[in-house]
Amino acid sequence: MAAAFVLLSVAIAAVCFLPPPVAAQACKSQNLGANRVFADCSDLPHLSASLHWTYNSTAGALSIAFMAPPAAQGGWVAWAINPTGTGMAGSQTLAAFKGADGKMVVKTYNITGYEPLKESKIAFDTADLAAEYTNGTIRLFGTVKVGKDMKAVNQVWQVGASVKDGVPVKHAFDPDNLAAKGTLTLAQAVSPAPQESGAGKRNLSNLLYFVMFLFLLF
Ligand SMILES: *[C@@H]1O[C@H](CO)[C@@H](O)[C@H](O)[C@H]1NC(C)=O
Ligand SMILES: *[C@@H]1O[C@H](CO)[C@@H](O)[C@H](O)[C@H]1NC(C)=O
Ligand SMILES: *[C@@H]1O[C@H](CO)[C@@H](O)[C@H](O)[C@H]1NC(C)=O
Ligand SMILES: CC(=O)N[C@H]1CO[C@H](CO)[C@@H](O)[C@@H]1O
Repeated sequence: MAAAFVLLSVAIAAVCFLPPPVAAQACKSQNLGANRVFADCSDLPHLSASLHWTYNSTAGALSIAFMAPPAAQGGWVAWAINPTGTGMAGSQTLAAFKGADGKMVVKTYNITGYEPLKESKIAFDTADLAAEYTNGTIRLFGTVKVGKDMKAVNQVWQVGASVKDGVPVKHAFDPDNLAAKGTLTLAQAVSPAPQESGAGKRNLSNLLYFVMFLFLLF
């Protein structure tokens, strides 16, 4: 009888101590249209940006949709891979903004420092570059040939308030702007969050304490 009760208690405790669900990513509800479906997405931690992506490791091609509101209407957004460092210097950049004719354009920049931007080739082949302006947000699409069997890339993103003579004008230097960089993990395209195992272990020890407590009780 007592054993049955203990078993029942353990079962209830096991349910109670299950790790909490990982917070839902807002990007999951961003619908980019039937032709724009990506394997994964992530809410980037700065500048209200998000990234949707599919990495084909055999082809070495990373297809992305980068979304962010520009710092002001008529501004720009940019997403980059930095193959040589973690910051802005060296970033192989895709930038999207409204061109002189009012249509959205995507331009590429090999950024070496803070000198005025000059459109240039970048270290990666690109394809299908396109951009849209919807509801205060710029969506930048493209495929970047990052190389086969990559595990991760350094990404950098940015937004600015204006474009002058077809060139994005320097962005603000607020903490949010300066922190807009990180690692994009490509290897684990399907998403169980790795930090869950730590939380799971802690919950397991909670569970063990609970079972010990029950044994003391009976
Ligand atoms: C990845 O790219 C290869 C080579 O281009 C292609 O044959 C394959 O179908 C692609 N895989 C997916 C899942 O699209
Ligand atoms: C980007 O600029 C750096 C520094 O000037 C140069 O070494 C590199 O070759 C450039 N990359 C491309 C793809 O042009
Ligand atoms: C437009 O933006 C607003 C505010 O961010 C949001 O609540 C709304 O869902 C968006 N509409 C569409 C069609 O994306
Ligand atoms: C029920 C319970 O104790 N859940 C905990 C599991 O572990 C995570 C991470 O330590 C806690 O946030 C939960 O409260």
